[in-house]
Amino acid sequence: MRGLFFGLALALAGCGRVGFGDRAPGSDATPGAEATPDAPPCTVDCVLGDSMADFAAVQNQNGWFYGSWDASTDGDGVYEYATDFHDLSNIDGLWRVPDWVPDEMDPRFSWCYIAPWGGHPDASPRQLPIRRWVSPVAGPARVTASHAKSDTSGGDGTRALVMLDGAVLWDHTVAGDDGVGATVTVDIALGVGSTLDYMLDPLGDDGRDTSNHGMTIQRR
Ligand SMILES: [Ca+2]
Ligand SMILES: [Ca+2]
Repeated sequence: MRGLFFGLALALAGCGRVGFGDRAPGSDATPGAEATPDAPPCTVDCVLGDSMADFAAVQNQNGWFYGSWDASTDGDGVYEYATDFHDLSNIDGLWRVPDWVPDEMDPRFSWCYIAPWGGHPDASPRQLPIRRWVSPVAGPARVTASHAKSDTSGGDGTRALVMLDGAVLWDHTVAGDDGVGATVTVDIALGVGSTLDYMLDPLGDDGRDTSNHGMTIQRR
């Protein structure tokens, strides 16, 4: 994992897609803090991650991971990003629970999945899909996250939670018929290994919960 991670960082730096090496001398943004005043605004190669454009059938491509929080079996009922993220498996282009079978009557079936444009949570058992992006670089950045219903035919809505190293940046709920939803932009400071999680919660019921959700991460 660690070797793959640094391999990824080197590969990305090599293609010019990421890297803070062109920041002004003396800028020293600290992970978790805002940008220092002398950090120049980003003008080229600003996109670090894009959940839709980067969507892949393998884990850890461009820093993205696909997993879930199995809340029903979490002993303390609290999501801890370091230990409660469980990998999903890519099955026919969608990320699903590893033992998934396409039979709603089979106990291995789950509504939890991640697609390029969004996904769906499961309420019973509670399996909440998580898009994860792990930063290969340090510096000031900006995360833009969006959330809306794809299926606007009803239901009790869904909740989006965007977290940086477990700290909530955005907590947003949409109604079952809200196909517009919302987009938020939050300035952050990244360290190498900073972890952004975008989790989709079904609320009380998962009926008609298909939801658009995604995020981009840019240098600033
Ligand atoms: Ca826990
Ligand atoms: Ca729901």
